[in-house]
Amino acid sequence: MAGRLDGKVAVVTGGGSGIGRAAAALFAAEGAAIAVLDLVSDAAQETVDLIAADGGQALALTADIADGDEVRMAFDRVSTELGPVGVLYNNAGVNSSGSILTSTEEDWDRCMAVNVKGTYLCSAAAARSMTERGGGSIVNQGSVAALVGVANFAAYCASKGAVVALTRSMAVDLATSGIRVNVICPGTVYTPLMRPMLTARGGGDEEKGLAMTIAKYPIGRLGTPEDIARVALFLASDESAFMTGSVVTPDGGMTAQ
Ligand code: 1HS
Repeated sequence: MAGRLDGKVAVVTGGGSGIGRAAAALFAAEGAAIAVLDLVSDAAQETVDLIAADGGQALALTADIADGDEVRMAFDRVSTELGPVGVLYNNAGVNSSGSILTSTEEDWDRCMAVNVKGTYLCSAAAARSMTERGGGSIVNQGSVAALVGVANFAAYCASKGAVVALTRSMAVDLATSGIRVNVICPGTVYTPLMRPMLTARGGGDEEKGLAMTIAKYPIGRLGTPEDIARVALFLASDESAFMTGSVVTPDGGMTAQ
């Protein structure tokens, strides 16, 4: 059976865990060759091993997406070893903690560096590669935190708002190059990234923080990595051919209230 990403090269940042790992595995099952890019080399390699065990093709890459030289080197390797990029899922991101009154400058800088500059750097590298093959699809990771205020998440909210704005800017600039750019704004997904926030919300009790968070979701549960990976697959594939600059919200109804 034909896969929805047959013959395409897909880069998944933050592909070593959580949503990124689920997306890398799903994209590979749909026929793409995957570059799994992660800050943690062992995590990237584990995802590659999972894909290979299922008969897929994947390459592990280690890079800090906030570093322009590391990003350019990583994308050069993708082009050399797999071919021009057809899909980029800008999934990698970091959380922040604290309100405008309690957060730190360091927290702000790291959040902006990874979530905003990292998306910018990877998109620039991918867009150059995509023009070699006549187009592609960039899928950005926003958040419900770009759309509503989330308590004690100031830097993160600001960074994801910037990702939504950058998505629209890129969609306009790259449309005539055949490159579509969309952004997913997920509700909370239970991944390692989220556990410190849940623990803080519960006053040191992760279970309590989890229950408080689930109560914000009309559907009555948090998301799973697969919930978001399936949306990313749709946006990565030609099934969404008329969509660019769209903000897609798999959030269990959280922002519908
Ligand atoms: C981290 C992820 O992008 C979601 S932001 C937190 C939203 S909520 O679940 O606390 O309402």
